[in-house]
Amino acid sequence: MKLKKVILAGVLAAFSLSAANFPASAAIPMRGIVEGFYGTPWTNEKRIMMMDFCRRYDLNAYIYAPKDDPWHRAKWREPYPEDKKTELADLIKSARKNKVRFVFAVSPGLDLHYDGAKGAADKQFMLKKFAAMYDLGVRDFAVFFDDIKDLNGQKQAEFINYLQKHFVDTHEGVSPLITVPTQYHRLNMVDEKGKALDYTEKFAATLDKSVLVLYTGEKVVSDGLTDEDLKKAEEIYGRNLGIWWNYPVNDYAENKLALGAIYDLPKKEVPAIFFNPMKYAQMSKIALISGAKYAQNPAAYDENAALNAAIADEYGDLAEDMRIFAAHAQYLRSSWCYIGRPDGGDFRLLADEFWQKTKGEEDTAETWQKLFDETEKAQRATEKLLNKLPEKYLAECRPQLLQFERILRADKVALDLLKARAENNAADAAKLTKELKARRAIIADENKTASVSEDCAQKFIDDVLAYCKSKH
Ligand code: LOG
Repeated sequence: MKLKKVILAGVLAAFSLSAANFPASAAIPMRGIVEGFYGTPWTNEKRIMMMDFCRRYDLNAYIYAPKDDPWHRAKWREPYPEDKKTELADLIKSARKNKVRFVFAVSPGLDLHYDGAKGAADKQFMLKKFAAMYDLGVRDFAVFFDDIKDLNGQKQAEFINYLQKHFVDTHEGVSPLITVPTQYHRLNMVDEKGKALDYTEKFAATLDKSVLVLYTGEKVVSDGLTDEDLKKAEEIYGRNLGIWWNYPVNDYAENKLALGAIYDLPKKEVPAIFFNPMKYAQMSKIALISGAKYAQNPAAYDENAALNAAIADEYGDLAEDMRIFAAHAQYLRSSWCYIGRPDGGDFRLLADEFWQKTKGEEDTAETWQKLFDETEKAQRATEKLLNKLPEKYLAECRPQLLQFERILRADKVALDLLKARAENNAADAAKLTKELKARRAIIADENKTASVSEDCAQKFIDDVLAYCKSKH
């Protein structure tokens, strides 16, 4: 045994010497989940399940920051009631058992006072809040200032410095604080010339250098983050920044699931990364597994391999079916943001090919058949998922699967319509047009609850109707 160890150590030493010239493949030191979304927080049962998940995927930290937990934000001064405290105690124990750092966060910015008697009282409220969690075993703490009106960067930073000095430094084993500023994405930290705005300048200059600052990239929901852009933000802050990544969170578009992999994240060294999930814990796992793989070795991250591995791990025998469905449920959009790869997978490629050929007046029969087959394949996959997925998954994606089923059925009608027209069968074409329009209306209505593949499988319906109209 001993000899083996010596040999192994020798091999490792030789390897690390010879590997010295290769790019670093170190894992991001702090990597995990920030439960930081709006809307129904995870239940404690889900959180405990996610602690086990973190251990299995080598995610080593979890930030407790549910926006709609009143004691985290709106009523932050109030201590947790006994039942909630018991829940938190269970969760903290579970985190420790799974070797996950439990970071307790408070968001006091809605009504925090800095000065006078009220300011002094608020500092005491915060110290008490932290102390109660310290007693439950918490050793990592955070103060978040996102999504508030207050823009007093200096006072916010002084408040954090106070806690650093009067709590972190006075309590055994507590790590430096973590924070999120009010200007938490780079494009709103600077003016048009790239100069830091007053809030950011003062917050960054005042904040104790040991505090870890998280930010969300160029935007609130950023469609990727380059090393260069990260460096620009770090220059503003004069320190390395951690990342709060807003995917797969869907609190601004809860009717859509985010079942894609994360992509285009920095390759350079980052002190920390936290992924903000959906309120749907099970459905968040695909993106979170990909995030874990990224955090394990950013330079070597392979998005497609991560996506396939995540789906294979989570869905076993149903992986192929899930892969098809997930390909149509990755892209999130709202009036103010978008993120995720385009929906559609193979269907998208075939639909593009079909319209290309149509435009070029080429023969489309073969592509039509492929598209038909792909649609049927997706229908079979959807049916199988609806029948075979365990309820804990279906509880989070049934409406989307049912909507996908409706869309695919409509796509088949659309394909039949194209065929009837190609065969100059006016009577069938008229009947199918009517049917397709009726199906489209139902789908549009259902989108409010559950939306899938808006720009692909759904758009195909619109495209076919528009094409038929134009050729009338
Ligand atoms: C919130 C976050 C929310 C996310 C997506 C941060 C730092 N804060 O606009 O709680 O889940 O965006 O809607 C945010 O991202 N604010």
